[in-house]
Amino acid sequence: MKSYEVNFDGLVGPTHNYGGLSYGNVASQSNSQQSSNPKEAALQGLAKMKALMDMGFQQGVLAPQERPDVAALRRLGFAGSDAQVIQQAAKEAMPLLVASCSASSMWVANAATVSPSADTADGRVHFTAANLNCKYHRSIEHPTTSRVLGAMFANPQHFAHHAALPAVAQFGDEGAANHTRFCRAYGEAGVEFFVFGRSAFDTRYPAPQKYPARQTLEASQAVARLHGLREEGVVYAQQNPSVIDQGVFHNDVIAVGNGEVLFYHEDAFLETDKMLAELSSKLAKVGGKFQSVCVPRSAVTVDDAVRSYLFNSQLLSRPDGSMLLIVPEECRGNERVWQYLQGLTGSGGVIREVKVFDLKQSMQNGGGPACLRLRVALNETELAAVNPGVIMTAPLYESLTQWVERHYRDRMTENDLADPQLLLECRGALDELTQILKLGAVYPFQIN
Ligand code: SUG
Repeated sequence: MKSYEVNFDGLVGPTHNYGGLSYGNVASQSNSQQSSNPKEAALQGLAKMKALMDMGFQQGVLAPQERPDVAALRRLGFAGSDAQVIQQAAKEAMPLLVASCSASSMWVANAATVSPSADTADGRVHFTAANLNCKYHRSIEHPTTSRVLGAMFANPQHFAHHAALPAVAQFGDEGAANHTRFCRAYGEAGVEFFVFGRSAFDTRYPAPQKYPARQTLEASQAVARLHGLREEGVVYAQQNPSVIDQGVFHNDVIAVGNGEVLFYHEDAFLETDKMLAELSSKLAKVGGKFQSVCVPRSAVTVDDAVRSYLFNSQLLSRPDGSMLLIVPEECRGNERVWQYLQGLTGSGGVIREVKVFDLKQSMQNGGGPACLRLRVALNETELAAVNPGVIMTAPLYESLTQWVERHYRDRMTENDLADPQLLLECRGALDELTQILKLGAVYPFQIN
């Protein structure tokens, strides 16, 4: 049976702004308080989805969330009508209003961890929504994420959904940003690679000194258990704590894998040789031949990687078996990175082509091409069971572009977030979106 990797991209929400909310994420910190352009952000994301679809890849779309999250503000003690809640928060606690307005759900690599049916005990595709509990503005995403994923992958015969892990730092889970799957073919059993930043219960593991390690070993292990993965099909590795302290807040900022290939920076992991050997032997047991492409620090420094987002790229398989790397424009702007990429594609190795995308609006908050997509490997039967409303087509691209043009502002500052009219605009837009994507009622304002 045919199988595919389907990339579901997060559609940027109408409140996209630079809130400076993510300590440890260099771009988010350094662009804090700049004015943003939500319309441009959404159109840049849609252009990437359209381009991948036009290249023949399977592409889907994941809806944004309701923001400002008035219910979250009410839980923090703000009261009255919705407009009063927003006005009171703007007056007394602007950072909380900003957090409740974040469009951070666009980075759907953090929405969930997904295990394809060929890897799981019950032969279904498993999803665990990420609790994202390291940052308040992200910790409020998972209930809606679960409803949206449930509406996209509704058939219980093929899809199993797990609620987010307990909402404490010991089970900090950032979803697919720290999870990679290696396989010979998408429909065959593979090896799932979980990368963690620290252990919550075992003091033998080192931890970063400056910035938080968002993913714990215990969270990754819990997800592997929930999904029914075999021990032989799982590898755990620890991120090098010193790269976290240099701004690598997720593993997908320093490594990316696809098929039988891992593309990574020399400094990305601890005990790299042991990890590579384990990946290689476990992949061999399911018939695959593991390959790694290491980028040496002498060619590209960790700082270059963090600034250019070289590794936050999408590594995609082409029909001839070679691979294509989708990178952000910032890679072309960094001389060492660009030179490295020229050498890589000209070397006769598996990565043959690089395509560049302008995703500046998202990049300024630390979100590159890979952050914006959730990968779901599906066989033909499973793909047919996905809600067809969320699969990208030329007409859907047209409707979504027009929807963005109709509803989005082209400038967003703190003053705009304090405007109660914004909430009404967003709800109107999202109500229409659920009809375009055929999702049914998924937002709090549609349910309560
Ligand atoms: O969680 N930025 C996101 C970026 C997530 C990137 N995802 C991956 N690497 N997979 C984060 O730090 C910034 C929001 C702000 O500052 O307004 C933010 O949430």
